[in-house]
Amino acid sequence: NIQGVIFDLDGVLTDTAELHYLAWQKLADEEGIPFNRVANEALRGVSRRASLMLIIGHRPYSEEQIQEMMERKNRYYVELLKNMTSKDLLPGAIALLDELRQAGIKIGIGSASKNARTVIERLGIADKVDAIADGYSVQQPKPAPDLFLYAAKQLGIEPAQSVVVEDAAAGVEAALAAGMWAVGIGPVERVGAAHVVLPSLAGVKWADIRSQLQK
Ligand code: G16
Ligand code: MG
Repeated sequence: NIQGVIFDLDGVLTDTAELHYLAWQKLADEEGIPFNRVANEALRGVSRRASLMLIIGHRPYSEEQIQEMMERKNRYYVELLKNMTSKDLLPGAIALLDELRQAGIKIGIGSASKNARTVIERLGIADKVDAIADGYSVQQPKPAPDLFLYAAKQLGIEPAQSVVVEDAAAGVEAALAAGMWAVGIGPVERVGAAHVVLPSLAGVKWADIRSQLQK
């Protein structure tokens, strides 16, 4: 029986993917590295370091330069977060969070981002979540199950009682590796490995998800 739902943040509750993209694009432009929106798709749900590695490819940067570029990108991103408000919640997100709360289902956030707490504050949903696992919580990034296992532990529930809602292939993989139920948000080509696939959270009712998972 399902006791809790763990939401990915970027791409599920809000579209920070666009802000991450703008910050990476600025950095890539400054470095003279070719980058665009299409290339950015591969960075969805991917950690900051792994994202930078995908952008720089085989270019010979030192560890010091890599650190500096990660910090620079983060400064651009944090600057963009200052304009974020509850208007940036994706359609259906608040309704589902409120419905889960009413139903007595625990709510967690499982985000790879070190800025997750800032984003949660800016979105105004801090009082709606029971636990946050973020980029500081565990060592191994998604697709390792660690982040979601950490979130479930914080919620005091077992993996088999947990549902993960994810927009990234690596996130769905992490949920399955954790032994949790997975709901994929987005195209089947990306999140088709999940138990249930939905185009977005718009109009989504908890009862629908639950019945689809139990069939
Ligand atoms: C998010 C984003 C990724 C980002 C990562 C790390 O993951 O989807 O694009 O690179 O967090 O973020 P930061 O640089 O802020 O630490 P998630 O798991 O919330 O989708
Ligand atoms: Mg995501």
